[in-house]
Amino acid sequence: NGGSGERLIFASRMPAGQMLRHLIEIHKKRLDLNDVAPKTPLRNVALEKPSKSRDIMHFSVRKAQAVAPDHPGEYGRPVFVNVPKLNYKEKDEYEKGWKRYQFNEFVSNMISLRRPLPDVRNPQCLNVTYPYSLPVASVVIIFYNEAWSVLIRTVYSVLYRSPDHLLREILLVDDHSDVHGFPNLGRPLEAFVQSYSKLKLIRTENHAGLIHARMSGVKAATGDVIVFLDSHCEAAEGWLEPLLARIQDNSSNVVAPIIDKISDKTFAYLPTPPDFVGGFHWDLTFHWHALPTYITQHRKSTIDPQPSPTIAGGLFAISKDYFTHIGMYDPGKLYWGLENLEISFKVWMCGGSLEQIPCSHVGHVFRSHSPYQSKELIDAVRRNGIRVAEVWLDDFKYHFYKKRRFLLVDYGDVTSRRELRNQLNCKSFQWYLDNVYPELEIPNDNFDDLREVGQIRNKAGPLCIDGYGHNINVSSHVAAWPCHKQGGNQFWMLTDAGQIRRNEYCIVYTPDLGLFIHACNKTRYISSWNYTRDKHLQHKASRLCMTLSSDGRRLSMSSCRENSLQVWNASGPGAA
Ligand code: UD2
Ligand code: MN
Repeated sequence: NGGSGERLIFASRMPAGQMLRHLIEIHKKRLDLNDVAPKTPLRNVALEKPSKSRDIMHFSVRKAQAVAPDHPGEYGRPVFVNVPKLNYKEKDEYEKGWKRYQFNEFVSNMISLRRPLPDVRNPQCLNVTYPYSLPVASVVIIFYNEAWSVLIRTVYSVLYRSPDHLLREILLVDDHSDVHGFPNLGRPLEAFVQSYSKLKLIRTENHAGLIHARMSGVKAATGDVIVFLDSHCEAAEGWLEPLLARIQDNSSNVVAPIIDKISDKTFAYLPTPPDFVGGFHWDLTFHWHALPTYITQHRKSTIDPQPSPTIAGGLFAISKDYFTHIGMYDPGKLYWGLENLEISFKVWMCGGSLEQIPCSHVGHVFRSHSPYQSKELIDAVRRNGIRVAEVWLDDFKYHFYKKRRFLLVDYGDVTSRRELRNQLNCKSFQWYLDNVYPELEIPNDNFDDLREVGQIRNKAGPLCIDGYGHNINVSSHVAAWPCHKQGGNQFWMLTDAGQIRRNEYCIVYTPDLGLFIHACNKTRYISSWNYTRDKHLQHKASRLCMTLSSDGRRLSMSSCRENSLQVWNASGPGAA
């Protein structure tokens, strides 16, 4: 077995007694392993030959010997299924797999749960030696309705590719999976976990999302370092030591492996091109970007840690004490998303550093669609984004609001997170941009005079000012519609200069043409409004007030008076 061969090489650096225990452990594991067959036994599935040679990855197979080199997916080779040749039952399984998980579960079930992987590391990594004694890791793997073979392969990859003495435990955190729909995740998983002393299963009481699931894992962890992984990963040879060594150097180093791609279609293990690190766009989405030349030119070696402005979020290692010190994740976040940027900004701004470690590789199944899409999830991502913006972005938050053009008034209370930022004495977002991410382009917008951002809602009922279409000067293009909290046509910025604008367009009024939307720069005179203390929107030139018709949807202008039809609440994230 290739895996144990590798382990023996590592073991030769151990003291003798430990070596013996280590060997016994390996032997035990091998026996255990043979007992656990893939969920779907290998079938006589017609395997299609890959059509293009570039589909087959190049890899350097060095020491390991395959148990069954022709077995599907060995060494990270792609597995192709000839779907038309499947029988009815197989086809059904094939389609169900895709539908449930948004990856090819059928293919995963054909691949060994402990397949050998290609060694994609930079060859220089093989000359690096790490101290025997390093901080000990607790690996936290969170999951929700995950495919059995994919989950177990993740677990095995960690179990068999981590030096025994550096792995305290693997904490599997079940974010309240639906065990009726996914029965394997019930009893069978419990039995599986019981057969390995290093595995622990934690089940959350309700489905609160990945952010909370990770924190439950952290609370139960007893190691020095927490290593987070998604539940569809494969840790590659030598993945753990470089991460731990970097944290031993400095406990405020937060480190991520190079994340290789496991194809969602063929489960091929595909190395990522070197020298990409994490960035973000102003809509607060993550993206990869090439290491800037000021870093590549000045580094001593291509295998040096790479400072990274952000991390993808799912796969990283952090000292448990340091994670606790910086207040973990914002507990006001829901379900999924943006915790990666929170950690990224926080670590850099509060004195730590974020790095990618070129000699550590872990594969992750990237999929094109999320298997769990719902209205709650969309709302949660928005809410989480606003919370990050309100706590970390200072005035740069307006770039985010402008980009996203959405509004979700209820983003909860962020006071305690702002207090945390003060307590930790964190630097400004300007500092982060100047020092950590100078290559990020900052939109050429001036928000100095911004007063309110968001929806403008009438006091008399849940109707909001809604402007549809730009630059079309007919009054019907500004109306009142039920507030939908989605931003879009109901997203406005109210400036100190008195404009009600979205991008370059303003709400204007003339007695002849009524209310309409026009380019702001040509209409200063007719686009200036007073947002009065009693929340009237009074047009400066005509002295009239924006009024909702008593029958609903229409907007008109009439003389200002005390009437709830003229009272507008301009509020949302960004409001002081
Ligand atoms: C990326 C990250 C992921 C997370 C996410 C943003 C990588 C490679 N992946 O998206 O870790 O940071 O961005 O939040 O960096 N899960 C739950 N409960 C849920 C939903 C998901 O436990 O309600 C689990 C899921 O089983 C998986 C992990 O959380 O193990 C991440 O979810 P994902 O794989 O759908 O996210 P991904 O990789 O698209
Ligand atoms: Mn993932």
